[in-house]
Amino acid sequence: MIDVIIATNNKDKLCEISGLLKPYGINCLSLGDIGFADEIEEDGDTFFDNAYKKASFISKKYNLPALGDDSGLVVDSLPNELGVRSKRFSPSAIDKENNDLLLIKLEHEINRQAHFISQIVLYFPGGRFFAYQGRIDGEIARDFRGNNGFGYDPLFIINENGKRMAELTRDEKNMISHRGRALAKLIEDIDNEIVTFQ
Ligand code: ITT
Repeated sequence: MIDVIIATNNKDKLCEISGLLKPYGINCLSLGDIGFADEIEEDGDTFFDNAYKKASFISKKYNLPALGDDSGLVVDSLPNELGVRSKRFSPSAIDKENNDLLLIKLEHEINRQAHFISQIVLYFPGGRFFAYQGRIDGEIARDFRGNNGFGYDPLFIINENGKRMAELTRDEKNMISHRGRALAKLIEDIDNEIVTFQ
């Protein structure tokens, strides 16, 4: 098994990522496993900037490959909100309050189109890195449904199957989600030996 640090404090993200990478011989270490307890400030303007910052900072500090995921919800009718700031949409940054605020802001809105983006950066000691992005399109519901997942999943209706993201099991979500799609591109590059761990 190859050790890769997953540079996230989000346990749900960590579970989704390690569930997909474990079958490919990658042992995902959490920040807790390596004793890192601080926050990495996310001050970038793009998903890439933040994912690169998380991955490169942790890789350089611990001299191991590190994977950063910066992700978020983009809502067409709220173009300057959410996105890279999805986590801190409401003042508390708690999932339930973020979702409640989104429902209030869209109360009288007809255009409810939205998509999730996941930007992955895998960074190696020495500076080699690989970047992948995944996306899933959908719309924002008017009520909550489903108990799985995290963040905005209970409000996100997937275009392809009409289900809420929070109604999917972790494996089902990984098959279709923005994060699953970004990681599928990484896995393809591992299979084709474009990404190597030597
Ligand atoms: P790390 O930075 O420590 O990885 P985080 O939760 O702060 O964890 P981000 O900065 O990437 O992660 O913010 C992502 C936010 O976007 C997340 O907290 C959710 O609010 C939302 N989000 C991202 N992916 C999601 C998903 O798969 N389902 C639901 N909401 C998601």
